[in-house]
Amino acid sequence: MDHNHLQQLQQLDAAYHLHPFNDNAALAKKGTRILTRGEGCYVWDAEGNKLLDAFAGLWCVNVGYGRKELGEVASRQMQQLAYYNSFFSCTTEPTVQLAAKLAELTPGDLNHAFFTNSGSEANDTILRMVRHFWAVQDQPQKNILIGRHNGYHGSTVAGASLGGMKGMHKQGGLPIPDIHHIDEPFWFIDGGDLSPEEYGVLAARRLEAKILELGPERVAAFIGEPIMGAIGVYIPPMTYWPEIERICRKYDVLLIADEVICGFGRTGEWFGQQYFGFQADIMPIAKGLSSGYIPIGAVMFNDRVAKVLAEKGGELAHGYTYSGHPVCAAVALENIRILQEENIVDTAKNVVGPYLAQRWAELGEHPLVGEARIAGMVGALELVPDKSKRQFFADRGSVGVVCRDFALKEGLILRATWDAMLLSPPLVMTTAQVDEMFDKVWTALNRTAEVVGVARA
Ligand code: PXG
Repeated sequence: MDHNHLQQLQQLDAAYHLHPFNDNAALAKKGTRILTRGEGCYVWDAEGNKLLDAFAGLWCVNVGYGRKELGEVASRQMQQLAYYNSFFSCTTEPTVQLAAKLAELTPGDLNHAFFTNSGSEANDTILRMVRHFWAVQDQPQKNILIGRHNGYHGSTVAGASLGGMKGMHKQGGLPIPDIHHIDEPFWFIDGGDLSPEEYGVLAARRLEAKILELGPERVAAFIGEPIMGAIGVYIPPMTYWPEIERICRKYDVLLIADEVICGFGRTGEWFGQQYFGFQADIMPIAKGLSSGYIPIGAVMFNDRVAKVLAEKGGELAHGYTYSGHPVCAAVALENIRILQEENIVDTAKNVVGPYLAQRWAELGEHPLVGEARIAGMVGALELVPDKSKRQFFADRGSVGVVCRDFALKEGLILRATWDAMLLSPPLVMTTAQVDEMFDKVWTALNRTAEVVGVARA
């Protein structure tokens, strides 16, 4: 793109566009990076830089960029029937086919889909669905949902309330009533002398303590991300989720696994529940459902919930104009076909994932890295001031951005959350691209180490 045109776009952006989760005044001074093209694991910006996108957009471009089939399917569906709703006893063929496909693909008896446009909307839907579920069974007081501090479940009112991000709660008077939070499982900082396995059970028992404190007759559901993404890829010990499941069953609390990031192959399994070995009653999905090519999300729920809603629920007073949009459904179906027919999830699990894990562990040797955590195709490097201690930098968050900017200079998009460098590449990343990523990260770590005065490797 020629320089004048780029500058003009940046000026228009500064004047007219409020970016999500951004310091917009600072951005206006710096000028927005404008992305123009994508192919496989790479994107290009308006200045012509080719960047290896180790973050798959925003945890979502699972099949990689530039898949023409997805555009073709959207175009065909738009020309045939661009829109029809699923209200008033109607629907469209791709919507039905997608619901059936998801029933087949998702774990256990999560056989029923309610469509949304995003993960946030799915969680708003869930809040109402769960409370309605108990209310129509004569338990309206069983209306409390428990989430986790630093969890992320989206940006809408219910999503941000269920999430445990303090900065989000500060804006807009959240959380809304009858939502509680327990501490998240993060062994690296919180585990003390316990083994990760011991700590996982202990962290899960915080849920039991909270249920007993509130009274099981008040607690409707527990929600958690199998792996906590936005806060910095916190991967719980393998003992955590089975214990959470046991507790939910014991007190008849619905278990909600927020699979918006983990779903559709991110961990090398189709869903995070399969990676950790547990079964949810309700599951929001989005992102990888369409590989980010078009906005679509869904709430998957099990036979028990479906039966109550069908037999006692009456009309569900809830829905979006674009619930089950035929173009989005057609694209999601095609995306799932690509994931399945090209064995993308299997390859991530059995070929690229193990290689990535090995190279990630090598990065973990760097003096700046306190922990290199990874599960399938999602991971983090926790940067620390002293490798021999499990501690954050005193000025938490100041170092991650330095490393991120050095990575960008190397042509690599890495996400920094606080001082954790996050990895969540397209699932189609090759082993050669893993090597390319490794070299760029290593260079960025060395440059960062120079700046912060930690010994260089
Ligand atoms: N649940 C989870 C687990 C998510 O990660 C949502 C719900 C909300 O989905 P939508 O489609 O409404 O955005 C998400 C989204 C970050 C970041 O900073 C993460 C997300 C979104 C934006 C930023 O890592 N995850």
